[in-house]
Amino acid sequence: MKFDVLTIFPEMFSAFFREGILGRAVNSGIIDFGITNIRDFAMGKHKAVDDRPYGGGDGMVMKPGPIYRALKSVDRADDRSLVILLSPQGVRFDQATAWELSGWEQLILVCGRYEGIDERIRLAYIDREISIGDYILSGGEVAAMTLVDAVGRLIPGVLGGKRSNLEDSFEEGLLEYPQFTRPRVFQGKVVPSVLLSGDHGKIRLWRRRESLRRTLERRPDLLKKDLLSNEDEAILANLQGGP
Ligand code: 4GX
Repeated sequence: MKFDVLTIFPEMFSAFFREGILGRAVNSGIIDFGITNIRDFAMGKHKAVDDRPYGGGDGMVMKPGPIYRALKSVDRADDRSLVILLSPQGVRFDQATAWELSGWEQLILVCGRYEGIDERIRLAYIDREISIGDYILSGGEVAAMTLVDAVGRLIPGVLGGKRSNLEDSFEEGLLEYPQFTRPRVFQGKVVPSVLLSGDHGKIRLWRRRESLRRTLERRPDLLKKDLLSNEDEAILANLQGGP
């Protein structure tokens, strides 16, 4: 999988692609990336990438020319590559979208700044417009990083067998259970004794119950009945009946 990022702030991505599990995947060759500075494709003495909006109004709009030339400069894996614009007007990004995007050979991510990009670029060259959530960022860079992070960890080999992504209870539409590590007593608070019992059947059941409890309390919208086993239904009935 290759991620190509088009941005006027290329340095925001150097540490991002170097560190953590993504950095390891890049070093081992599972993931490749390219960073293209849109400003390198700007013209004139001032290398302007933005201009005033036709029709007036506040703010600036990214000029079409530099983005067009930056896109053209990217080496395309033709029919296996997708050009994505990050914007609040896009389709909301979620785990299902992350899985779908992980099947492409190359994702080309266009990071807008200011009030956005010229509509003619969006119409002619953008395959998908994606939003990471209902809030306003100051640019598409952090949104692109979020997408790369979520998609990158789904590429086979990136998690390095440490733990399969399918083990995440989020993949089943549930929130994760609480985690504890040493010491057993911290500021007078003890680790739930079941986790020290060595009884793996009881531990699995306790964790499942805590996942269901959290999901019910915090994200009842995630509780899609069809993904719940008979055991889950029983635990949920019990949770709703008592404490
Ligand atoms: N999820 N922003 C992009 C500028 C912009 C506007 C329109 C292209 C078209 C955001 C989000 C987000 C703020 C990034 C506006 N670029 N991106 N930027 N939420 O808020 O993705």
